[in-house]
Amino acid sequence: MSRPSFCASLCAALLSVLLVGAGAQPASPVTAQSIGDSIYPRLGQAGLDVRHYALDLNVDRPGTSELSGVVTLTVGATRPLPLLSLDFLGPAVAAVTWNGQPAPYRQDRAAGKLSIQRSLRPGEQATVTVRFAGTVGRRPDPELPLDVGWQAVAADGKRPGANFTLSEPDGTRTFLPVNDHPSDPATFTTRVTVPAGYVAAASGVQVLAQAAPGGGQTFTFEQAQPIPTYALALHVNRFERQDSPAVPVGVGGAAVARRDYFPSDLPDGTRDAYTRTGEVLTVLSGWFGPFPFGAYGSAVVTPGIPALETATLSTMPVRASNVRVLVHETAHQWFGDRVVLGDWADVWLNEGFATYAELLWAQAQGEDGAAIVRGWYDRAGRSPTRPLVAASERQLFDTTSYIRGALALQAVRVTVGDAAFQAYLRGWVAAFSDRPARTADLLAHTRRQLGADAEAALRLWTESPTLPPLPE
Ligand code: LEU
Repeated sequence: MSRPSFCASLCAALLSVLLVGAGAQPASPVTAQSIGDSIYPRLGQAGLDVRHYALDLNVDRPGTSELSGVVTLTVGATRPLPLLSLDFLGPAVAAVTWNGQPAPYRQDRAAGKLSIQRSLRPGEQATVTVRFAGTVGRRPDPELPLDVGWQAVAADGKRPGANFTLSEPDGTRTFLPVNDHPSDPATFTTRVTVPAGYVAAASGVQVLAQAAPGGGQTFTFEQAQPIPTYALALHVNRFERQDSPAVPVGVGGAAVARRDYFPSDLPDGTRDAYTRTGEVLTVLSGWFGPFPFGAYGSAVVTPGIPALETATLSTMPVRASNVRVLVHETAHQWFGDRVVLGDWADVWLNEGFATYAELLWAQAQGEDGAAIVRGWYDRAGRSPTRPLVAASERQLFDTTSYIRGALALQAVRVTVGDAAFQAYLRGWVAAFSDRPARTADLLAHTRRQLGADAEAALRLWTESPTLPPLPE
């Protein structure tokens, strides 16, 4: 072999490794169709049904962006899939298997896709493993003061390094290969190995904590009910875990286990709100029906970021550690985590319901509900308004989604009265726990359960370009 041709083939080989990953093959001309979300048209694969994610992750250096592990996906299809296309901005992929055999793949970090050249037909199920290691990806959010996804909080003089997820709307793909759209919720088994002295916490019930080689520990969690990918909680910190008595508000009166995780050195009073979690669960389940998961609590984080309703374990910043925010995130366990969105444009179905829960809680504490509703109405009147279905990324978490969304529910309540309204909320959760919900579904549910007047009252709030009259 002459030098130039050796170099040429070596360079070509190196280039292909760089572009498509070791052991991978060049891109096939076959392409996947995305889910077609109206706000995020590139996310997800249409027809892909991920049923379960089994994660086996190593966080060797907490507080950094390094992550390695293996993700095992159990996948099905609702239409013939010519290849598997996962959302992934994360660390470099080292190997992929399909039903136990090495499979060709292509990792395109710029496009945020990991495609696996294997086909799947409706009725078939496959097990796919993805092994990866390196630095997590970045997903800057133009609307939030952070990059969504895997968070790294560097050690400082006072606190050790920590990591956690804050992934709404599409940050989970920064560290896991996922079908990153709420319309494809899945169950999770999460195993995380951390260094000595650290604690891992994740969505679901902790089933195991074992010593790991090298002095660390491996924690395992089972999330037995499907949740959207963005709602997966995962924390690594020098936490103190605080257990509290279980609350009998689960399905069929089942006990909901209670645990909260607190970093050391929190400002005085930070933990106070969390002593109310059992009461919050009791009041909200009175309106919404059984709590949908086997455990609930909060993990407190120190950066000044928004709170997030991560399933079974809300992610609560120190500065948002108050009962109002706790109520809001707890309500999302029903609305967002159990009743999932069919499209990001309908995010008011999450935020409007969770904001409404703040009123239900305040009234249960004897506060003046009418004054709260008037306060909302004044606030909505001072902000730009719009129909409830969002038309852009900028609108997702605006005053309309939260406040106008809550006022829309108040309009239904004043039309039908408290007893019918409670049955309606419970009926919505029961009917949409296993299929993604859209605004049109809520309008249809309203007509079915409460009649044409209630539907018309809601429709005015969902559709009018201006602010409808105060619902009293
Ligand atoms: N869903 C979050 C909330 O509870 C907001 C998100 C932007 C982090 O309001």
